[in-house]
Amino acid sequence: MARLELEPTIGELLDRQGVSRRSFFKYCTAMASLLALPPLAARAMAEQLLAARRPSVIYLSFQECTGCLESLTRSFAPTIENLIFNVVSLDYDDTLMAAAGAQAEQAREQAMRANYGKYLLVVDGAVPTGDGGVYHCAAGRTGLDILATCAKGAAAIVCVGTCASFGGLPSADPNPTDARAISTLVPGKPVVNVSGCPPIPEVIAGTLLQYVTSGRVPDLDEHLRPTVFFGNSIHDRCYRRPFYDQGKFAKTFDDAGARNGWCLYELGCKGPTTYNACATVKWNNAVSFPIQSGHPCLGCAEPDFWDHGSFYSPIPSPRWGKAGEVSPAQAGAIAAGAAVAGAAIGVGSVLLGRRRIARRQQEPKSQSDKGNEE
Ligand code: FSX
Repeated sequence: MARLELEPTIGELLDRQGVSRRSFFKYCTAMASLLALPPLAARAMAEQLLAARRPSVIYLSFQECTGCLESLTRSFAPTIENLIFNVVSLDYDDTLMAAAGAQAEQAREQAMRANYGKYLLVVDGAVPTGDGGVYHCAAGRTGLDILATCAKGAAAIVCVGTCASFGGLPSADPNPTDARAISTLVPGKPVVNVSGCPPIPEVIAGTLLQYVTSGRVPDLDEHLRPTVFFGNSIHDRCYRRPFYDQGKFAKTFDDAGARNGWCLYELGCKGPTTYNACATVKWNNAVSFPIQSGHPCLGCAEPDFWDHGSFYSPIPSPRWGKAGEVSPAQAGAIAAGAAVAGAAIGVGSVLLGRRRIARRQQEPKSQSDKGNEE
């Protein structure tokens, strides 16, 4: 009999552990909020989770720095313990599991056999394909071979980190090992990319939770990332955005602009072209994120971010046209024009990106928008 039929439901597991329904509903409310679901969805999520059985998870690591797993183990909601013991059955992870060597490999093979076609494959790191894949070997096999074997029976693959999602650091120019993204090596398999170097722990955990709750791959963007977490740019949600709109920029890390908390665009911030939840979910239990700490966004959730020139050079102007946004120079001119003439400059007509429109429906108006109405 397959393991899934023997596995208790998540509700039964919680009962055995003495977890009260009340605290579980509280937990689901926090999760629904993280996933941007309406308040009533929390109860539906709780009921779905209680009736669900934990999916078997096989977690593989290839070329990476282990920052992604370090990140996941710092998830506050759900905590890693909650995720592993209550929501998924982590049957193989050579970094976290107690077993090692042949015993660990046997555990993986057994879990894959018992859950063939149903298990979730989670991967961090890029896979080197140069010279037959010899640059990553474990248990006498190449990473290429291990990935192919494990992907075959997986229901879906979740790539954790920019290395697994897009190649990341291992594939940075000149890419000596010919490292590749997982999605390019597993044709026909549903892939979800949770990018970031490392990804936000709550985003990793939230993506896994969403899969367990719904039993399907979530809505994805053009880079196969869950839109619930990657639907807005850092720039869209940045608390320094009003300074950008007014053309107020820090020019160095210790000038008056930096001290006043002005926009970091001219110090190389990649927020306008980076899609992730750093500005809303933040890090370390929502304490802060890089821009809040005074450092420009490096764009680590985007493909090829290592190869886009200096982290401290402003984004070249052509990108702004593509994003449907105004350049800082345009924003400055607009703000100056509004101040001098007090005229109804059509800032709104310039800022015509669809993301901007969505943001306007949700947020208080910026100062330049107010000026536009005067
Ligand atoms: Fe890459 Fe992750 Fe950056 Fe490191 O597993 S996304 S180098 S944080 O560890 O893969």
